[in-house]
Amino acid sequence: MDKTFYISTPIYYPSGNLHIGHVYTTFMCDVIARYKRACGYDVYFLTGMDEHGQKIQDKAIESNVSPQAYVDTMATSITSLWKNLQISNTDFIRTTQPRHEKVVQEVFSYFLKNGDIYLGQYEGWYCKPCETFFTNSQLVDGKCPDCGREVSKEKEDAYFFKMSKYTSRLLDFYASHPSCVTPSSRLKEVVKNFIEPGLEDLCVSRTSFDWGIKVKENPSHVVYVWLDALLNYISALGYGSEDPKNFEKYWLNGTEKVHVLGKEITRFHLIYWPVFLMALNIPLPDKFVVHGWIIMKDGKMSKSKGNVVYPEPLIEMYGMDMLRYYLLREIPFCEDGVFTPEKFIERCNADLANNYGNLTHRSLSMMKKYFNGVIPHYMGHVNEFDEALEASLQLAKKTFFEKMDNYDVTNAIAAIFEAIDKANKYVDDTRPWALAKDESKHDELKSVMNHLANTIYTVSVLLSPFLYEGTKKALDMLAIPDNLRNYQALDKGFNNLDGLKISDEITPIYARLDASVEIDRMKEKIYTR
Ligand code: ME8
Repeated sequence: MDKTFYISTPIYYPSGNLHIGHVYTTFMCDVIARYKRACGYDVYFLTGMDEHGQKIQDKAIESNVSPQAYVDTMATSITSLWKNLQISNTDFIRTTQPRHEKVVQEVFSYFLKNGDIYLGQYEGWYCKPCETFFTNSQLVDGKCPDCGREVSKEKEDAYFFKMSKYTSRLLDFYASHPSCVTPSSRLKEVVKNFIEPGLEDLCVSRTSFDWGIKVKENPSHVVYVWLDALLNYISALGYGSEDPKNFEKYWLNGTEKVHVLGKEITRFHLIYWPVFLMALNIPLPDKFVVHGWIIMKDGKMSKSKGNVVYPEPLIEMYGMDMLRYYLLREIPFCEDGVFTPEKFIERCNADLANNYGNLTHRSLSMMKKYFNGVIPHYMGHVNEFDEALEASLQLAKKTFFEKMDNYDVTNAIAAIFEAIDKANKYVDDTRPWALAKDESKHDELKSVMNHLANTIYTVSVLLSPFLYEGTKKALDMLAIPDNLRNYQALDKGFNNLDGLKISDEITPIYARLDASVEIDRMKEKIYTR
C-alpha cells in the first residue's frame, strides 16, 4: 500500500487580512508537503478558514454585511493569496460549508447521546451592554475588559463536555507517546499545568450570539467555536459522510498525520482535540509541530501598533523565494524570531544572491568558457579538495533528510547552505581560472567542473521544496532532464551528469538587493496591502 502523509495548518480566522505569521505556518506546511511528495508519499495537505464566532460576527456588523457575505469575501481573498504563493494544498475547508456543519452537528448529538456532553449551568461575570460572559481572569480591575463597565455574576444554561473523564487516558497517551509533540517542552508544560492537575469540564455551547453551528437538539445554542473548528481536521476528509474514503486512507490507515500550529493554540490542540478524538474512538494524530511567533522589534504584531506585515508587497517586490526562504531560515525552528527589513535584505543577499546564486553563476559561466557547456565526466578524486567536497555534500544531504523527517525545516536548509558555502570555498581553493591556463592541469579542471555541476544539481534538487523558482532556474540552466529532478536520482552518484550540455543562457538566479534603497522601500510598503 502507498505511504500516506496528512498535514494541516490551523484554520485561520478571517477577522482580518492574513499576515506573514499565517504565511509562515502555511509555508512550513507547504515545504513539508512538497518534501514528502518528493519522498514518494501520497500527501493530503489541508488548510482552511475558521469562520464562526462572535469575533467574525462583529467584523461583519462593522463592515455592514451579513456574516456569510463577509466570510465569502474573505474566502475569495485568502484562497487567492494561497494561489499566488503557490501553496500546494490538497483541500481548503471552510467551517460554514455543509460538509463541515453536518459533521459538527452529528458529533455534538453523538456526544450528547453517549453522555460526554451534558446540559449544565455556566456561571460567570456577565456584562449586560456587551452581552458577554467573562471569567474572573478576563476581567480588568473587576470590570468588563471590553467596555469597562460593571459586571454581575450570572448563570445560564450551557452544554459541557466531560473533559474530567478523560484526564487519565490523556496522561496515559502522552506517557506512551512522549515524542508526539515537537518541541517536547510544549508537551511538558501542558501536562504539568493543565492535565496533571485534572481537566475541567469544558463549556461547549454559547447563547450570547448566533453566528455558529446550531445545536440540533436546542437551536438557541450554537456550538463553541473550538469544538466546531477542531473537527475541520477530519470533516475535510469526509469523516461521517457518505464518502469517507479519504478519512479511511489518510487518517484511519494513514502512515503519518501531522498538525502544525503556533504556540498560542497548543492547549486546544494538545488537550481538547485528542479528547474529542478519544470520545469518538478515532486514532490520534502522530505529531503536533508547535512553532514560535514572528515578532517585531517592538513586540507582537498588532493592528493598533501598525506593525503588521503583509505578504503581498514582499512578494511583489522580491518574488516568492525570498519571503519563503527568509521566514523558514531566519525564524529559529520552534522559537520566536524577529522580522526586520534589515535582516530580510541581509539574509537574502548573503545566502541567496551571494552564496547559492554566486556559486551557480560563476560555476556555469566557467563551464561554458572552458568546456563549451559540456559537463566533464566524473573521474573520482583528482585534486586534493574533491574528496572533502563530496563528503561535505554527503553530510549535508544526510542532515537535510534527518532534519526534514523531524520537520525541522530551518536546520534542514541551514545544512544545505553550509554545503553551498563549502562549495564556494572549493572554487577559491581549486582556482579553476588558474588551472585553465595550465595544459597539464586539464584533468583537475575537468574534475572541478564535474564536482561543481554535481553540487549545484544536488543542492538545487534538495532545496526545490523551499526555493521553487530559483532552483528551477538553476536546474534549467544546467539543462537537467526531468527524470533526474527527484530525490531518488540523487543517489546515482557523480557520474549522473557526465556529458550533459548546459544551457547557453547563464544569468544570475537572484538579484542582489541594494540595502540603502530596499530597506526604506520595505518600510514604506510592507505594512499595508
Ligand atoms: O487561532 N507568528 O486562528 P488565527 C507565527 N482559528 N505564526 C502566527 C503568527 C505569528 N505572529 N500569527 C498567527 C486561530 N500565526 C484558530 C485556529 S485551528 C482548529 C483553529 C499562525 O487566525 C499560527 O499558526 O488566530 C497561529 O497558530 C495561527 O496563525 C493562528 O491563526
